[in-house]
Amino acid sequence: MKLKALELIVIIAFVIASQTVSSQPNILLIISDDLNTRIGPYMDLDKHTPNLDRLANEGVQFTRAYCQYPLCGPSRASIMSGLHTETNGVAGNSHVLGSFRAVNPKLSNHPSMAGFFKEQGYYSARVSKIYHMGVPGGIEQGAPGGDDPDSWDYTYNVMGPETMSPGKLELLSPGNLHYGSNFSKMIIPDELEGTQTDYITTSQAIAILENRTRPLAPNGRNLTRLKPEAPFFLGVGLVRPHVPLIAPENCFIHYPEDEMELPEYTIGDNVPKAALHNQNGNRQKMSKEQQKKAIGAYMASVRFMDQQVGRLLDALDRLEVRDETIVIFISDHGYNLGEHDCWSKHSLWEGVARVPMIISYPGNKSQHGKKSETITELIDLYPTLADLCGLSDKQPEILQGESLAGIIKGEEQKLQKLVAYTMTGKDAASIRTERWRYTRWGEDANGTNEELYDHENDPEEHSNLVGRVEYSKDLEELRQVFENTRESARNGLSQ
Ligand SMILES: [Ca+2]
Repeated sequence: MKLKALELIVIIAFVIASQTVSSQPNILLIISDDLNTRIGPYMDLDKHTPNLDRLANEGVQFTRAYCQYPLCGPSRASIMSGLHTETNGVAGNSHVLGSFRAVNPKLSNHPSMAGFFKEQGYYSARVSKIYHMGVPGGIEQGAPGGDDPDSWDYTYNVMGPETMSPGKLELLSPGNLHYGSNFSKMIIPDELEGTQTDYITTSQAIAILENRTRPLAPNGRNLTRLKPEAPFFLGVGLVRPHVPLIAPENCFIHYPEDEMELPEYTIGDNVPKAALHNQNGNRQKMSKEQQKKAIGAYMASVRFMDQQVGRLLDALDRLEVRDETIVIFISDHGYNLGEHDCWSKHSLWEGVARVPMIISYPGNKSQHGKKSETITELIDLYPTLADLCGLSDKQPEILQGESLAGIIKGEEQKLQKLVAYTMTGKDAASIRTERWRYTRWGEDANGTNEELYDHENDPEEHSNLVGRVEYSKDLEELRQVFENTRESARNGLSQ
């Protein structure tokens, strides 16, 4: 009799728990790799990314969102931990399984964003690159990279052909022969798009959506489904436009190389050398013609990636779960394509620190299509999603980001923070305020390792104002803001 009562309690608890969970939205997190903000919804030009434009019209687009570290591994560890790099400890492209939880013993029990939702009863799945994976090498091996297995109920590592794709790989950067960082392009026949990593990733993600959203059959057909009624947290990692720049012909035809324009730049004498380490002549050594080809191939890769976003959105519509699913689209960091004569990532320029971020929350249609210029960071995602799913009171206290749910719901919300913080290397970092970018290459300021840009008058960061008397008061203030921000980024575990 006692046993029966206990069973009843367990059953009631299970029913209550599953009702609570089932009232929570699904989460589809799409992370593109090395995508800057030259894309459709952010550019004056449109028609490059119709599917991202469509998503932007179904959500809120954050136009001043910044990464914590402009490199795949550290950025992704900060997104998933909800902690700054200096606090989570992943400052390189580590392939250590367990990510930040393995690297930093103090965080061994800190759930990742996906792990948190898993703990809260969600079914959590990853397809391809969410934590760090080497592109193209890790993808060619089908390896898990620096994944955190405890984040997920299910994982799928795509083995894609990448540099061995069916086409002719053209090296564009004679100064760099490393295929994870050089510029190379390949046009593949349209009918072979299904061979490509992002296509396979998307197909597998759609298969998971099919599996997780079909109603349970009364005859017990789906009894094999793990957490049968749970909402899902599905992370989908698209690897383009990370190099090598491979895309089908239908994507390339829009970008004839002779029509590509190289950005104009001026570089002042007072720009620290460290800021310019990615200048073309230092590494890639591309001719102007090769640079134009690289931009065209990058855009073609963006277009191919965008097509995959469209397939995911179509699947949500077809399965009639779009209104129950939060869709987030981000990139792990930005990218230079010739601005400041610099190429690729690993810098602290605006174009490298800034990322696209679209959050489509089905409960706020009145806000759909709106843009927010609030300064935000990728570490804000974790508390934002916890908040949107009614789980704020359960999230770890140490999270360093701030919920953006109020903005997404159209409430009057001013964030407490006014600054985005991005670091790179051992001790270089940059802050972005509403008006300024202040960057320091080293621990202490010495006037020669600093940059100050006024985004109100110089959005392309052409003129470093450090040393100009009329800005000395602003510089002093920003130095102080920088030091306070860095202190708090570094000491996330000691508060
Ligand atoms: Ca990346």
